[in-house]
Amino acid sequence: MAKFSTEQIRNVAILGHSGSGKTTLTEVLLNKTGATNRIGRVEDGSTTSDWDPEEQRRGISINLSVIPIEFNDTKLNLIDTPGYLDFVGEVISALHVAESGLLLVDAVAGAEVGTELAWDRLAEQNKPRIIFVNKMDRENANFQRAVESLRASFGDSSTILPFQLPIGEAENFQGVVNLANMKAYIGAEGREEEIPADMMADVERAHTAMVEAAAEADDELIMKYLEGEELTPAEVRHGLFQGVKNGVITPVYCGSVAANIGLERLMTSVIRYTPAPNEHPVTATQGGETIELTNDSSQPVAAQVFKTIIDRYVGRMNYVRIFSGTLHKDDRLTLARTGDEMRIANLFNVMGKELDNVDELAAGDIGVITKLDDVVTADTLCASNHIVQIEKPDYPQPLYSVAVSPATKADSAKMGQGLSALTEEDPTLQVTNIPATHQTLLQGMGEAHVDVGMRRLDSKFGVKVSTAVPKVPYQETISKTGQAQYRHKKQSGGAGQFAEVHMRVEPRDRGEGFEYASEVFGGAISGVFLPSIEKGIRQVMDQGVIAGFPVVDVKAVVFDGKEHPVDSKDIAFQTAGREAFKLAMQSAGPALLEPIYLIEVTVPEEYMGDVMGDFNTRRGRVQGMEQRGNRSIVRALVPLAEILRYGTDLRSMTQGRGIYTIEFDHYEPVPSHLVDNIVAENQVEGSEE
Ligand SMILES: Nc1nc2c(ncn2[C@@H]2O[C@H](COP(=O)(O)OP(=O)(O)OP(=O)(O)O)[C@@H](O)[C@H]2O)c(=O)[nH]1
Ligand SMILES: [Mg+2]
Repeated sequence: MAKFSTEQIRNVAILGHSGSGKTTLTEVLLNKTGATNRIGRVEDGSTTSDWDPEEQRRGISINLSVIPIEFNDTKLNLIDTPGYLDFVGEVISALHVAESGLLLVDAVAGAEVGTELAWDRLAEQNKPRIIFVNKMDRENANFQRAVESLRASFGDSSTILPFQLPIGEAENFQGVVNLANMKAYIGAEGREEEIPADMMADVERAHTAMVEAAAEADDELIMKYLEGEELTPAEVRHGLFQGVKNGVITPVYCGSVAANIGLERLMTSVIRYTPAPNEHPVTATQGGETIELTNDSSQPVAAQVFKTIIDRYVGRMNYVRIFSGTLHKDDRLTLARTGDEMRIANLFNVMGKELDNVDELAAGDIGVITKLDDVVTADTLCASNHIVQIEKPDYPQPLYSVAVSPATKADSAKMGQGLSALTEEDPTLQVTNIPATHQTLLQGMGEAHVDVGMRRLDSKFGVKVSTAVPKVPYQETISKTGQAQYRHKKQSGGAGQFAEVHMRVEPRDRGEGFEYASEVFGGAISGVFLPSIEKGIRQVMDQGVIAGFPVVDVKAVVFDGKEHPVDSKDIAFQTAGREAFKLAMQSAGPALLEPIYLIEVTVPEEYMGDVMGDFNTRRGRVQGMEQRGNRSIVRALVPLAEILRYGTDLRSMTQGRGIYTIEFDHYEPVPSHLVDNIVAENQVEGSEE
């Protein structure tokens, strides 16, 4: 690959609903620009981008993949991303290092949930975007209907603006009319021809709309336009560039990747209308100060890791984006997170899974560094005399969990390491140990995501696990004051044991925790045994009394007891303390507490009623609703026990058009009619006696 300066680079994230043709687009562009000598197919698992066996097995992208295309003296770093919602982490990482987004839309389906989510992310980051209505060759393809569906979701006719019109549709699709230069381009080779006469009226109308949008995007141009003066083609291009850069205009192109039509125009326009890295500074911190990095190759090096792969053969591969300076092989850089210095022994250009040695990469470019221990996604590598930390992307909280346990003894030795390698590769996978349920949870964005994680654990890290539905981490407490006494006596020959404890337990407010006190007087129990009693109580607090869950928010007061001059000892008072606490708890209206989560669901408004009704069946309490465009957002407090598999249910309730986030909110008592079942499912073994 040739050398490219920062101005000649375009980092473009390819986004869109699953199946809209993103991977196939990269495959055809690689071949079209001579980087490959054949066109692979997603169906055969033979594309450059979907190189992961799991992607080939499922026929969808799971990882982001960097596909550099050389075209018109420009390096187009296309970042292919997964459309499947579970793999949103990859989309977030890709967008974090791209200056703009190319949004693919299916010409038959129009705007879909994946399109809407991708648009939201681009809009949130105010990144310029271009829409490509793909699959114009398909039966029922309809460009106008697709544009209308986009306008219904994202904006009006001045924002969602066709820059091309298709010549024919479906089996008659043969080319595009480019409105900027008013020329027609026919077939895969893009043969320049006159615009078909029967299209002229539509073309004129669309061209006028384009000129108007260009004028509105620039103060000087609008003045000239309103005074009735004609704008020159260069002025129109300038106005459009401004509009796209500021996110007020989103150009809509059309074509067919399968028929290889419209792609050259698309590449030309992506290069023309999207910013180069030096036009898009990023935020970083230096010594607590917020600074901007301007992608200037002459400045000190600063690069950020946006993907990490731990490969069996190559070892650790860190995908980096250079945001400042020129990165050279053999550079000595500092890992900002730890201050450790490290040598960049190997530097590569990357294309799918292919690595190509390079000596240097300019500011704005993307590459791979191998064999850097412990460097993970979102880390910053920088010049040792210019330590900066580049802003990290926000990854969402997990939505779906499974409890994992080692399948065999051999696996138990490796499971910890394997799980942490998984989470180093994927910032949206988390591993959490839940002491309350003694489970290790593998958590991710959905069932497919966690399933891929477990398959990698086996195929890449050689660890087999068995899985279970996570237990709800209930807690136990009391609802009123109670008391009990317990005598522990073992005096049947040999070392005797004797202890008697009288204890009162009182409920405390939520979150206040445990308190231990003594009101013993007259030496009924020696001070030395009070900690023993507390030790016994704490054993119960971990194990639970009614259903095996941790006891919380209780005050235990020892107010009387008896001891024996010889047989009273630490272990005796531990036992008596433990048993007295259990009895006191049972006399104090023991209660189960369950975790309540705040859930926020976003659905197209037509599903709102179903979602609300469904919450009623899950003991949910709606907290609020709002409308955003044609989507409704509802927030509710729901017991975790009722939403362990919410993702799957929401997907079927809304045909995959609903998304949600959850976060822990608080604990509250389980309704009494449900307690017996939970206790039965989690019954505690009998007392020591
Ligand atoms: N008819 C037709 N089919 C297409 C076109 N582009 C892609 N396809 C097919 O659409 C299917 C999905 O294509 P992909 O490239 O995997 O789509 P994707 O957007 O990468 O999907 P995800 O990786 O799941 O996000 C494949 O069977 C492609 O062959 C097109 O222009 N016309
Ligand atoms: Mg794909």
